[in-house]
Amino acid sequence: MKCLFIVIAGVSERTLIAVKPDGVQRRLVGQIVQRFEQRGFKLVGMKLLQAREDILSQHYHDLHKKPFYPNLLRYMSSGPVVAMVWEGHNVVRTSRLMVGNTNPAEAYPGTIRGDYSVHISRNVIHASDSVEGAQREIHLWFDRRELVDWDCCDHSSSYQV
Ligand code: IDP
Ligand code: MG
Repeated sequence: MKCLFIVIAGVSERTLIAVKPDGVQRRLVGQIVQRFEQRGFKLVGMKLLQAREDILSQHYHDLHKKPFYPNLLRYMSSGPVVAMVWEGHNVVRTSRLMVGNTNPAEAYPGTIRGDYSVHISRNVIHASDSVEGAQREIHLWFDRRELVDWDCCDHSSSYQV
């Protein structure tokens, strides 16, 4: 039964979601988790941590020449983050849509950034932007043993098996 679930194309796709320090300070973790649960995704990893600078610099290595990079690292290390791995069909693309535009001023209402933030410097949440990026980021933030393979009992309500 367990293997049957895995053969459905794309169902085991995973992404890294992180509630940033402003989201944790503002007690938004529960609401954000609820959105992913209610959408039908499966939580396979979750931890609260103070992000180390080496992780943040690898995570944001593409942006290291941007003028806002020093402030970005200060922001991301200003308090704890909640890092999560979510799994499900098309989860990378769908979670980017749920999160909304990088700049909250451009993010649609109904998206997480569009509902909970007003400025690009404090945009509440991170979501991986590609399947390859997600794999790299999950590997960066999580040890393999911290991820749990489990069967969701309502799986057949979300997917035709
Ligand atoms: P994303 O988080 O939507 O993928 P990226 O372009 O990858 O957006 O940027 C990573 C993060 O860097 C953003 O989420 C935001 O926290 C920060 N950032 C991006 N552009 C700016 C900017 O112009 N000013 C300040 N911070 C920025
Ligand atoms: Mg990005």
